[in-house]
Amino acid sequence: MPPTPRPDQSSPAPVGPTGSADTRAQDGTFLTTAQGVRMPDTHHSLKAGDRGPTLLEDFYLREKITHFDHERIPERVVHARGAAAHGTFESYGSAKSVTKAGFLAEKGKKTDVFVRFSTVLGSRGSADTVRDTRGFAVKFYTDEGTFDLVGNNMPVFFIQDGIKFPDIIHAGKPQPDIELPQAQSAHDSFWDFVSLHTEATHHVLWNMSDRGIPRSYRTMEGFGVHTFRLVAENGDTSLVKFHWKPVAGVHSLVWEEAQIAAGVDPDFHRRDMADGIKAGAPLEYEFGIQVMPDDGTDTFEGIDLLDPTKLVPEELAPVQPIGKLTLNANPTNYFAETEQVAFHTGHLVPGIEVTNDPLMQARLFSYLDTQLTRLGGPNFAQLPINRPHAPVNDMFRDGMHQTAVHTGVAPYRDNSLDEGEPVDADASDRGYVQTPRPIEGKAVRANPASFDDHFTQSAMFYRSLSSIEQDHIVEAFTFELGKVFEQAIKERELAVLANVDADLCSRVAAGLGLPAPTGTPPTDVVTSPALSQVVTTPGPIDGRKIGVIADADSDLAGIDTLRTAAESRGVTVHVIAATGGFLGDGPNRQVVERTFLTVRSIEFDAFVVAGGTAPSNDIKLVLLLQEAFRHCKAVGAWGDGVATLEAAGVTDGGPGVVTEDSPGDSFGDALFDAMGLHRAWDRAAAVMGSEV
Ligand code: HDD
Repeated sequence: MPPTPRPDQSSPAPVGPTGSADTRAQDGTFLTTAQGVRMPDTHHSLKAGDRGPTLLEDFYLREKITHFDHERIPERVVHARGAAAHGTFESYGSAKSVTKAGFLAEKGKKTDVFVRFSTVLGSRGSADTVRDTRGFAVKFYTDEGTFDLVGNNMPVFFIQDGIKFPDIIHAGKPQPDIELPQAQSAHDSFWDFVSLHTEATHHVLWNMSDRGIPRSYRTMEGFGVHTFRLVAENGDTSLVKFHWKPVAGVHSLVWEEAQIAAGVDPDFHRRDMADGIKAGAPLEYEFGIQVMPDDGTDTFEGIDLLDPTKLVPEELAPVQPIGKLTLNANPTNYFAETEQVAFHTGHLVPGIEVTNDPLMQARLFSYLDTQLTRLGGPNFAQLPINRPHAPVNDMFRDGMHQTAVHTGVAPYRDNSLDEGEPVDADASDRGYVQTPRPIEGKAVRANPASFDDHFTQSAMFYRSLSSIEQDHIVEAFTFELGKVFEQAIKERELAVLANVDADLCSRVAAGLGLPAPTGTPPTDVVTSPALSQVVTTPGPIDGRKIGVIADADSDLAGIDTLRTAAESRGVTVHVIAATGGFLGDGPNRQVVERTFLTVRSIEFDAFVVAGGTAPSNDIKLVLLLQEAFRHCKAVGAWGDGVATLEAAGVTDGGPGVVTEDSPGDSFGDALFDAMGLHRAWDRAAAVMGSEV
C-alpha cells in the first residue's frame, strides 16, 4: 500500500474540538527541555570523555528517556484498535415532538462531533479487517453538555446482563497462556462460551454474516443497541432505538478480501477514512430513531425492549430520520484525540434517558471506571478532546493530572462565601432532571422469562438474508468452527444452530464433516427484508476507486475521458502498469500510481483495462484480475483491452463485466451502475465456489 501522506503542517488545526489545547507544532524554534531550557544537542549524552561512561548529571538524557519510557498508556481493555474523525451533526428538527434535547429539537442546529470506530477483540496494533463487531462511538459536544452514543455496527449484543461482560471478553480474547490468536473469534474459548450461553446466538449470527467484515467505515450502519427513553418538552416520554444509516449504502468485504487486507494493509479501514476525508469525500450518515410507546410495559409488539439481544424490525417501527452526521476532518494527533477520547454511556443530556436494560445499567458503571485506569485519574474530562463545549461549573477539585486552576473558596453547596454559586439548575433552567419512574421489586439475581427466547430473532435474521448472504454465514461458521480443536464444542454449537435453522445447521455440519443434530427451530418466523444489505438498484459510489491497467501504447486520452466521467460521480481513477513512472509524454500523460508488484485487488472497487494495452500474461496481473472477478467486483475493458481480460479468464458479457469499443458515456454509465450494486452477486456461484 502507498504510505498515507504526512499531515499538512502548514496550518495546523487546533488539537481537540475546543481549539484551546497547548499546541506544540515542530515549527522551527529552538529545541528545549520540558522546562524550556534551550538545548544544543539531542544526539549525544553527556559523557566523561568521548569514550567515557555517561554521567548521571545529564538531566536532559534522563528527562528524554524517562518521558519516552512513559509514552504509552494502557490500551482499552476492549475496542483497543480504533480510528476517529471530527465532524458536524446537523439536526432536521424532526425529533422535536419526542425530545427536548436542544441539539435534536432545533432544525438546522449544528453540533460538533468526534466519532471513533473500532474493532472489539484485537490489540491496538491489530488488523482492521478481521471478523468482529465494530464500535461506532459518537461524542456530541452539545450546548447542554456532552452526549455520548456508544454504539456498534450491529443492533444486538452477546449478553443480556452486563455482569457477564468480563466472561464473554475473556472468552473472545487470545488464550491466556500463549496469547493467541490475535483479534480472532475463531478459537475454542469463544465458541465454548457462546455455545454454552445461547443468548449470544443472535449476535453470533451477525458476526458470522457480512456485517462482521465491513467494506469501510463509510459503508457501515451504526446502532445504539439499547432502548433509550426520550423526554419531550411537555414531559411526554417515548422509547427509542438509535440508528446510523450510511449515505454510501451498507457494504462488506468478502472473506478472502478481508484476509488479504489484514496482511497487505492492516490499516485498510483507517486509511480509507483518512484518505477519503483528505480527498474531500466526507463520511456521511443519517441519524434515525425507531419510536415505540412508553406504556409502562417496556415491550413492543411482543418484543422485550429491555433485552439487548433483540432488535425491533424496521417493518414494525420505521427508522425516522432526525439529522445528518458528516465526518470531514482527520485528527491532528492520534494520541491526543483518538487514544485519549473517553466515551461514557452516562454522558447524557436533558431529553435523553436510560432504561432498565441490565446491560446498559452495568455499562453506566464500567465506562467511567475504566477511564480512571486508562487515563490516570478522575480529571480526564479536562483533556482537550474530552472537554465539553458547554460551560463547566462543577465543584470537583484537585486529583491526579488536574490542569484547571480553580478559583473560589467554597467548592460546596450551599455556601455563602462564593455568593451562593453555583446554583442548582432545575428543569426550567435546562437542568438534567430524571423523569420520575416507578422502581420496585425484590432484590433477585434473575432474568425475566421474556429473556428466554434466544432463537426466534436469530432465525429471523438468517431467513431475512439473500441466499448469497446465507452462504457467507454458512462459510463463516464452518471456517470458525473448523479452527476449534475440541469436538464437544463443535457439536454443542451445531446443537445451537439446529435450534435456529435446520438448513443452516446441516450445511455447517456437512462442512465440518459431522452429523447434523436435530433441534426445534422456531416456527412462524416473520422475516425482515430490511436486514439484508444486498441491493438491486445501484447506490451512490462517491469515494470509490477504479484501477485502470495500461501501458505506454494504451489509449491515454481514453483514460482521461473515463477519469472525467468518474470524477463527476465522486470516483477516482488510478493507473496501474508493469513498472512505475509515467505513460506517454503528451497532454494525456498518465502517472503510474501502482505497479503489478505494488497493487492488490482489495484496493480498488473496479478494474478496467484501457484500449490499446498489449495483452499480458504477467502472473501478478492475472492474479489481480482474477481476484477482482472472483470477488464479484465490476471489471471492464474498452477496445482491444478485452484481450487482457480474456487472458485472465474473465468471461466477457457476464454480470458486472463491462466491455465497449470506447470509454465514452455508455461505458462509464454501465461501469458506474455495476459499481453501484457493489458486487455482481449473480457471478458468485460460478466463480466463488466455496472459497469465500
Ligand atoms: Fe463497551 C468500550 C460499545 C457493552 C465496557 N464499548 C466500548 C467502545 C464501544 C463500545 C464502541 C469503544 C469506545 C471508544 O471508542 O473509546 N459496549 C459497546 C456496546 C455495548 C457494550 C454497543 C452493548 C450494547 N461495554 C459493554 C458492557 C460493558 C462494556 C456490557 C461492561 C459492563 N466498553 C466497556 C469498557 C470500554 C468499552 C471496558 C473499554 C474502553 C472504554 O470503555 O472506554 O468500559
